[in-house]
Parts: sequence; C-alpha cells; structure tokens
Amino acid sequence: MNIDIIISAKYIKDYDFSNKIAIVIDTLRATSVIVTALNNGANRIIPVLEIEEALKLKEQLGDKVLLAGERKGLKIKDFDLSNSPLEYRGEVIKNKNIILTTSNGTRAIKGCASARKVYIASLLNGEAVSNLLIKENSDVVFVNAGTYDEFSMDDFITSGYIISRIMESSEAKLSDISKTAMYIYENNKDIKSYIKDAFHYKIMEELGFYDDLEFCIRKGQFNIVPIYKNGEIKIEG
Ligand code: 3SL
Ligand code: MG
Repeated sequence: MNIDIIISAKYIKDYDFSNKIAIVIDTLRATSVIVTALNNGANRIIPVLEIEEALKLKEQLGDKVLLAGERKGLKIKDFDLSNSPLEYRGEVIKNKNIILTTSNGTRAIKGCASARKVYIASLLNGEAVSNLLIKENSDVVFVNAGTYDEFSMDDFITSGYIISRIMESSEAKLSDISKTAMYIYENNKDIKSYIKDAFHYKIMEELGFYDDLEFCIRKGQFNIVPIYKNGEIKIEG
C-alpha cells in the first residue's frame, strides 16, 4: 500500500487517481457533517457544487429531502440545515435525503470522482477508516479539502492521525508529505492544541461555533465509513 496526500482541493485536477482510493477530509466541517448525518440515520447525501443546483434537485426529488450547507460558514437562505454537525440529530435527519453544498468539502468530494473508490473521513470516524484501509491494502491518497484552495492544518492532522493508525499494523509506503502528517499527529495528539491557531479554526471561533469545534475534534466516535458513488454518499457495506 502506497499512501500520499493532496494538501488542498486546488491540486485535485492535476492528480492521477487511477487505481487509487481517495479519502476526502474536511474536518472543519463538511466531512464531519457527512459522517454525523449518516451515523444518525440519514438515508443518503448528495453533494452539489452550487446553490441553484441544490434548489433544482430538491424540486425534482420532492419528499424527504433536506437542503443543507453553508457559504462563508453560515446557513444558506431558504435551506433547512447549516453546516453544523450538531444540527444533524436523528430526529431531524433520519431516513432523509440530504442535498449538501459547501465551500470546500463538497468540491473536493466531487473532484475525486475518477478515483477507484472515494471514502469520506474525519476525526470522528478516523478509526473506522484506518481499519478499512488496512483491510483493503490498496494505494491511497488522502485528499485534504483545505480552505479556499489553501492548506488547512485541521485536515492535515486528521490525515496524520489516520496514517498513524494504519502504520501501527501495516507496512505501507509513505510519501514524504504523508510522513510529515504522521509525525505532526504523533507529536500533537491533543488536536485542539495543534489547530487552535489555524485560519479556519479562528473563523469558526469568530462566528461563535465553539461547540462545533469541540465536536469535530473528537477522535473515533463513529464506526462507519461513508462512500461516494454514483453521485451520492452512503455508508459503505
Ligand atoms: O468548506 C467547507 O466545505 C465547509 O466545511 C466550511 S465551514 O466549516 O462550514 O465554514
Ligand atoms: Mg475545512
């Protein structure tokens, strides 16, 4: 197994995904939302790039559909849910189809469509993701969504956490960037201390989203791995 990392969505278009598994990470907050929603009983999540596209799709799909996402971190006008994982409680989203559009995360997911498989990861399901990757023993690229095309510390340390777990019981070959992510995680296991000065963490704080931050940095909470296939995200298996 070879393991590599793409450090922001900006570099996806130039990457050769052939025969690789892509693991998309947007710890703050899109992939944390997706993992939470599916864990709490959502039927499927359909990522889309634009607000207009989301509104049109809702008209086509009709019942049991919720519109969700953010722009500049805030809920979109006329949408049902924002991009806060705390809103995705069972009583709100159980058996619902969720159309999701976010600034970076959904773009990163859709950009990886040519990969052999596309899994969705966050700190919340990092353990489950590492277990599955060890089992599959295939070449892997961690796709860090980043923030508006820039590198994001939160996505990078999440990659490092999952890689560190993989290396506990596998002999995977790491690229230099993957080794760097692993070293950073292993020297900063308290995620909050490491990401508290990150650009996006500060933005979340300025918006008052303290509870979201506390939630998204929890490791190994949910034992599921979402997969993006045929335009939608469901639980794998
Ligand atoms: O960029 C994204 O996809 C979002 O997760 C950003 S935010 O955390 O909702 O601001
Ligand atoms: Mg992010």
